[in-house]
Amino acid sequence: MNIIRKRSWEMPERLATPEAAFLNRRAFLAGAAGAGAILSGVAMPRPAFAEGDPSAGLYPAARNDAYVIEREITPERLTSRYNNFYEFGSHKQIASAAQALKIRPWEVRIDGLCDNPQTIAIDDLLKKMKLEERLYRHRCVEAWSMAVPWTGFPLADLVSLAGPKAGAKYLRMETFLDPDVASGQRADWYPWPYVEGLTLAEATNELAFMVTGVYGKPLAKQYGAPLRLAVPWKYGFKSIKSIVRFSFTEERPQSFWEQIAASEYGFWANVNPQVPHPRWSQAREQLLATGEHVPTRLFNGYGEQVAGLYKGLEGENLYM
Ligand SMILES: Nc1nc2c(c(=O)[nH]1)N[C@H]1C(S)=C(S)[C@@H](COP(=O)(O)O)O[C@H]1N2
Ligand SMILES: [Mo]
Repeated sequence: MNIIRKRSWEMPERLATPEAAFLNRRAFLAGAAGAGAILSGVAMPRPAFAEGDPSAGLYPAARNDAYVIEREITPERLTSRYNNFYEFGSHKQIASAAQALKIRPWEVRIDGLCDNPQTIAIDDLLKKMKLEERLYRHRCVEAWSMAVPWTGFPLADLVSLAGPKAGAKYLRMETFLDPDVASGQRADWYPWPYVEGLTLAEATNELAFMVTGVYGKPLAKQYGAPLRLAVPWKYGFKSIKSIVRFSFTEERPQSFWEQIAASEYGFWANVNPQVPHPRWSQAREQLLATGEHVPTRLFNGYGEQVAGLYKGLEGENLYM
């Protein structure tokens, strides 16, 4: 039997699972038992991406030098084995379980208040978009962070494909729902499927990025293949994985974590070191790469691009 030892870069349990702490004791114990069962099978190396992925020829894409960072890229061997993907378990070692996800065929539905509602196969969507690589920081609400070379296309390009109508104010995004494949979705105390949302101004900001690859290859399943979001100025839970549906709405969508604990995980969730989470400080973050603790920056260092989005919204709970 293989035993996963705690690595230096892992959080103490108390920091690593705050999102689970709201759970009642029975639910929490049920989740922990499931985690043990999955953990015992994790130690074999896994393919970095699905064998025979039809999009493999699109990678690597040219790097866009407008999006580089001062931090070193976090090694793939770390980011591919430390993932938040509650569909496959409420702990970080879900990479093995996530390989059960079928990512072809994969259809994406675009609906709601838009001129061109459609259902499009992921490979047809990829053909319409120009892929590029961007180096982004990623700051989890749990106070760990990484730096990743994502490949993908601007979310703004998907928004213009859809053609939002004048009344559309928000973009709602939804993850797949398949409890047969995703054991976490059999835990019915969570409001599945995972949902996230952005204002249209946020969704069309240059930084909002649809991710289809990482480390110069198609996205491995544990990162949220075949299509996930990266909004690097917000806490990581906003960057929804394995998206199957985009809806343009007039009403603000209620996201997954907001439904569970609105006072801890709000709609805006912009990174701010001066606004603590109700149960811990956000002043610093631990780098997944080295275990080092460094100061967290306002908007995760992306204020130049995004601060303007929040003018006139000062009354909102922007940093929670
Ligand atoms: N569908 C879905 N998307 C999700 C999550 C999740 O549990 N389910 N976790 C979020 C959180 S809390 C973080 S920090 C990032 C983690 O992305 P990574 O595993 O690629 O590091 O995914 C986000 N997107
Ligand atoms: Mo997170």
